[in-house]
Amino acid sequence: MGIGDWADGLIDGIERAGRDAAAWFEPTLRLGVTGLSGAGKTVFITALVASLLARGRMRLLSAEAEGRLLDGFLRPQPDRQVPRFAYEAHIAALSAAAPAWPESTRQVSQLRVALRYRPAGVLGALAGPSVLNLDIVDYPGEWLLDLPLIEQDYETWSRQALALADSPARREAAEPWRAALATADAAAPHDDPVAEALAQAWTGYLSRCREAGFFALTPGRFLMPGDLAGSPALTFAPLSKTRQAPSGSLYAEMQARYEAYKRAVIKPFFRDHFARLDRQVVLVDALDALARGPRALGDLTATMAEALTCFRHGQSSWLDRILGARRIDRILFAASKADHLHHEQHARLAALVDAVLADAAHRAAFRGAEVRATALAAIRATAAQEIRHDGARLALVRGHRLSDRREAAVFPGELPDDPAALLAGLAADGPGSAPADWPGASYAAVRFAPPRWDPETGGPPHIRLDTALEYLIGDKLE
Ligand SMILES: Nc1nc2c(ncn2[C@@H]2O[C@H](COP(=O)(O)OP(=O)(O)O)[C@@H](O)[C@H]2O)c(=O)[nH]1
Ligand SMILES: [Mg+2]
Repeated sequence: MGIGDWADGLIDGIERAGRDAAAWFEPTLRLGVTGLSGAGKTVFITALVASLLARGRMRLLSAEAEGRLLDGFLRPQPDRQVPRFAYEAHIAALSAAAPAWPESTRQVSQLRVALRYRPAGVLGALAGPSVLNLDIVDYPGEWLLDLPLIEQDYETWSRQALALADSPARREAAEPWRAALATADAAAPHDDPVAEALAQAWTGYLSRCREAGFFALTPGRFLMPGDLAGSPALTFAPLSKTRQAPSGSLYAEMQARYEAYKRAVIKPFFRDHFARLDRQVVLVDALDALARGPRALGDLTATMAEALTCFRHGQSSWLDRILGARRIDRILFAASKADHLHHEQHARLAALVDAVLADAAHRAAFRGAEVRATALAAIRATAAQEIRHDGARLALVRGHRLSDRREAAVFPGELPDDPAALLAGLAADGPGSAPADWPGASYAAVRFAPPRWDPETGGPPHIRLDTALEYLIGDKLE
C-alpha cells in the first residue's frame, strides 16, 4: 500500500467522522435477511424499513408500545463496496396508484436505519436518548449452499453434481446439458468457446431445475451472478475425471476456474458479509412448496438443511476459523406470505416450517444461537372471510388477484395437521423419488396484488412483523 492510498484512507475516515460524528459511539446491529429466491426477502426488508420510519403498525414492538421509540431514519450506507438496498424504488412500486410488488434483487445489498430511543427504566429518564444503527443485509440463500464447496475439490464436486443431474427427478431438465457434455473432450486442449458452451449448458440446466421447483443448485452464483456475470470464475461446469488431464487441457482449466470461484466468490462472501452478522431472519415460502407437491416440499426440506449448516459449529473448519468467537445469537425462521392463509391455519403453517427445519435445527445447535419459528406476512394483501359451503364452514382469504386485479376469495387448502409425519414420509421415499402430487389434497397457489395503504399512517399492513422485530431487535432497544 502506497502513502497515497494510506492518506486517502485517512481522509475518507475523517470525512465520514465529520459527517456522522455521533455514529462512532453508537452501537450497530447487523441483521441478515436470507431465504431462497422468491421467499420474500425484498418485500420483508421494504416493509420492515417502512414500519420503522413511520411506526403506526408496530404495536408489539415493546419500545414502540412503551413510547420510547422516538424516531427512525435512514443513514448513509456504511460499507461503500456493498450496493445499497433500493428502498426508495421498492416503496415507490408498492405505494403507486396501482401497487406493484418490488423487483427482486439478485445480489447482496444493505441498508442502515438508525433508531433513536429512550432506554427503559430509570437510566433512560436520566441519560437521554440513545441511537441504535440497524444494518439490514439482504443476501440470496442460494449462496449459503456454496459453503461445502470450500472443502470439496473439483473432482468430488463434479462427481456429486453429475450424479444429481442424472437422478430420475432431474433427468429431463438435464437433457440439453447431457447433449453438450457428450460433445466435450476433457483431455483436449482448453478452448474458451467450449468452456463457455459447457458453462452455459450447466446454467441452463440449473435454471430449468429452478423452474421445476428444485433449490439444490450449485454453484449458487450461477443463477444469481450479481456483478460477476461473464467472469471466468463463473465459466465452468462439472466434468468426470479423465485418466489424462494434462495441464492446458479442458479438465485442468475447469478445475482451475472452480478453485478461482471458491477463492474469489465464495470465501469473500462468507468473510465479508456472513461472518459479520449478529442476527438472522431466514424466510421460507413453505406454502408455495406445499402447493407444488411432495417432491418440491422434500427438496425444500433438504435444501434448507444444507443451507443451515452454515449456522452450525463444526460443519466447516474454514468457516469456524473465520468466525472465531463471533456468532449470530438469534435466528428467526419465518414462513413468509402467511396472508395466503386464513389466520385459523397460521399455527399449522408455523408448524410446517418448524418441521421443514426440524431436521436441520435439531441435529446440532446453531452455534448456541436462540432459534424461533413463526408465520408472518411482511405485507398483508388479503382479508379473512368465512363462508358456509354445502353445510360446512370454510375459512377463506379474500384479496385482489395479481393477474387481473379482480377480487377473489380463495380457499388455499387444508394444511396438514401433522407436518412432521408428512415430511418423514417424504424422506423415507428417498431424495427425488417422492411423487409429484399429493394424494387426496390440493393447494391453490394464488398471487395477490399488494394492498393500497397510506404511507403516512405507518408501514404497510402486515401479520406479526412487529412480533418478529421484537424478537430480532427488541432487547437492543431496552
Ligand atoms: N401476499 C404476499 N405476497 C408476498 C409477501 N412477500 C412476498 N410476496 C410475494 O412473493 C414475491 C417474491 O418476493 P420477494 O421479496 O421479491 O422475494 P425475494 O426473491 O426473496 O427477494 C413478491 O413479488 C410477492 O408476490 C407477503 O408478505 N404477502
Ligand atoms: Mg430480493
